[in-house]
Amino acid sequence: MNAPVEFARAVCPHDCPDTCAMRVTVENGRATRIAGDPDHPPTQGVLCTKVSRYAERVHHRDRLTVPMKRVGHKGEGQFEAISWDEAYSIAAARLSEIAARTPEAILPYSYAGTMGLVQGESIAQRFFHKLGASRLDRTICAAAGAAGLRYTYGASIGMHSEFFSEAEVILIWGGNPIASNLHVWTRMQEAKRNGARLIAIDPYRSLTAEKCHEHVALKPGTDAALALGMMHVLITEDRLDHEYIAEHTYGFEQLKARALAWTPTRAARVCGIEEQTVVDLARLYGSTRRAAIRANYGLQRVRGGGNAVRAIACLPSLTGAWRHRAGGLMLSSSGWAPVDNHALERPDLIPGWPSKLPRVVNMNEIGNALLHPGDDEFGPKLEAIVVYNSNPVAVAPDSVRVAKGFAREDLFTIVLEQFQTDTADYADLLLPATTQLEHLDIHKSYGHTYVMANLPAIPPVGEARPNTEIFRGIARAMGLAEPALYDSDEAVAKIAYRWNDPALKGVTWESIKASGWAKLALPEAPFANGGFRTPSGKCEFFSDRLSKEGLDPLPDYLPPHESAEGSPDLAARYPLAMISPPARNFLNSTFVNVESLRSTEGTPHLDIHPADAAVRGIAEGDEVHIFNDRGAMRARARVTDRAREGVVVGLSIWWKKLAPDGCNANQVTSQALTDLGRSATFYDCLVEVEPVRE
Ligand SMILES: Nc1nc2c(c(=O)[nH]1)N[C@H]1C(S)=C(S)[C@@H](COP(=O)(O)OP(=O)(O)OC[C@H]3O[C@@H](n4cnc5c(=O)[nH]c(N)nc54)[C@H](O)[C@@H]3O)O[C@H]1N2
Ligand SMILES: Nc1nc2c(c(=O)[nH]1)N[C@H]1C(S)=C(S)[C@@H](COP(=O)(O)OP(=O)(O)OC[C@H]3O[C@@H](n4cnc5c(=O)[nH]c(N)nc54)[C@H](O)[C@@H]3O)O[C@H]1N2
Ligand code: SF4
Ligand SMILES: [Mo]
Repeated sequence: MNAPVEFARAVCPHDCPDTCAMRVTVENGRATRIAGDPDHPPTQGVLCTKVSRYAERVHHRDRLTVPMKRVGHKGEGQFEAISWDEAYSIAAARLSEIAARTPEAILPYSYAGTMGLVQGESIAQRFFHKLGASRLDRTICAAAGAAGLRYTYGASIGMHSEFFSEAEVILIWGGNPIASNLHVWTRMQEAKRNGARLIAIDPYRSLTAEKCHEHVALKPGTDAALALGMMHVLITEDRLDHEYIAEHTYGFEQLKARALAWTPTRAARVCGIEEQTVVDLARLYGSTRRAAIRANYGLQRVRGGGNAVRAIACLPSLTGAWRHRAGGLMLSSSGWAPVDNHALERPDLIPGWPSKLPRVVNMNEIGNALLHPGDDEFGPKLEAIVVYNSNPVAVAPDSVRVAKGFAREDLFTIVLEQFQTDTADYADLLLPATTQLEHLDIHKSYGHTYVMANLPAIPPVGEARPNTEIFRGIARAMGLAEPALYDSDEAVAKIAYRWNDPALKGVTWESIKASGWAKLALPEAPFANGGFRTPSGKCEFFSDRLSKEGLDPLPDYLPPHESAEGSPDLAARYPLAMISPPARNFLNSTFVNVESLRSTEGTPHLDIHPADAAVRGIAEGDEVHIFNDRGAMRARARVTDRAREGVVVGLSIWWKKLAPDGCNANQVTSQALTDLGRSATFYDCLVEVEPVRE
């Protein structure tokens, strides 16, 4: 007898700019096949390797299926099954006791395990707001660039990714789209076939860089210097669109003075590249109308990340590249979608709203925060942490301190998870969460401009529950009366957008529920006639807002915290700059436990340049010890000029417990923050490397 087969629509929930539309084949309540939706223009019927295997993840034998409480020591990962009622009452008893006394001692910790607006920060935030818990600054990824764009364009908006296919020159700046933005890489390939020139700007010859016509291998954290050097050439050779500058930009004379200090010689010296490279790049860029920049996150994870984005974001406004829809810059499209964050998260539920708000803890400093004894400046010691949509023990910087913090026996830790991750091992209560195929959600994208609906395709696996339902359950057990805590998932989806925004003309929750998605109505060339969202309405080369905050109003180069320029003594001891960008077959730390994907990545590697390897006596395949004052890890050396001299590369983010030494790259990364946005500095990290001699 044939099993009944159904097809369901879903949205890829993962932290990836492509936000694909998926079609799920369901047989007897199980997802058996996941495919890209051919009708969704950004997806074009194709999913990446990771998510093509999604059924393997959803029905993995290691899925958490029942609530559990800890029986062993923190971090041992020993649990016993309990009922949901018992789980809720344990959570409620402890959280109620702390909230009644010191609400700020409770901290939520979450990021983008799902990008869904419902299973993300809706009921969860309402719950923590109602308690008056500490607020989390969610800055682990995009905050430096978002701030850079906010000060320059007014929001995280830019050119549309589909028009990369029409560009004549494409600068792939600090990104690796083959791994992390596959569907835009397809557009770039189209452009390439039509004769476009592709240039990668990246310290590493990534999978993408090796397929470009040119690769500019600058030192990590020097991108602002390159952009300023390019501006110098654009200005001195008068490759400027004077009309565009006059009408649509603010502060050109000041920017000009700044850029004139950045001769190509100076820029090239800082970047560790040839002077001619700076000149040629500027000439090519300045003489092409349809010049498109895909700026990405790789360049922001250093001290000067915000300024670097600002400097790069000035380029298309100098040359007038914005006049064409295939010109300009795309970093993130997330600002286009009219999300109603207030309605979703209800900050007005905070007891002291709006004048007296609880303290903010920066998620990048979670290691220090968990170990802080509490004082007047920091506020009360943290007593409870509730983790959802994130795996901080693997992904947060300075992991030795993070793990030490989570190991505190007096810390009450709840983890909502699909799998027993490195973080889950430290839980007091480990609560099984549904996956995207099992719950309802609504999405925007940070890579395209469609709004999308995700409907459950299968029933929950085991006793798993959606995040929203888990927070409703804890709230009920705590006896919280606030009605907003009990809105259904669909009720939340319905208020997620400001549906009367002109970009959503004719679109409703019901309509995307039926069709799967809708494209936002937006101009094709967003800044062809200005229209920046800054206070002046112009592209702000000079920012009065930055000036008022006591910061440099013009973009500049700031040496990395950890570099020969920024910290010479440290650089003498730890001369190699380590970067740890995403591996193609993982998505942050998600998928590391899917055997087929992990076996494709093999084992943790460290790419090291032949010259750096030779002086250290490191040969291909050697096991190496990577260390600095914060920690150490091991990896297999790959001696290769993919890594530029002075830079080592360890593709990430491994689950610690699935690595042979129980460690990952975050043993060595630091909690220091960026210039703008208080973001993480994962790629601002000096180390030394030695062969392991047994
Ligand atoms: N397969 C896969 N896809 C992913 C992810 C994943 O883990 N795996 N993660 C997702 C997430 S959360 C994000 S934020 C994005 C990130 O994706 P991207 O924005 O592409 O950023 P990264 O992968 O961090 O870095 C991209 C490139 O920047 C280079 N780079 C490092 N430091 C510098 C620098 O100082 N300057 C310049 N110019 N380049 C530098 C790296 O060598 C790398 O090749 O990808 C998303 N997509
Ligand atoms: N060394 C180094 N560290 C990095 C980076 C790097 O490049 N190098 N990149 C940084 C960046 S850009 C980012 S964005 C962060 C990412 O950090 P995180 O956002 O923590 O991302 P993941 O590691 O993918 O962990 C997400 C977790 O959420 C869980 N999850 C997924 N969906 C749900 C759900 O519906 N409910 C619940 N309860 N759980 C769910 C998944 O199982 C997974 O374990 O890492 C950062 N860390
Ligand atoms: S991870 Fe990215 S490319 Fe892969 S299916 Fe999801 S949205 Fe698409
Ligand atoms: Mo990210």
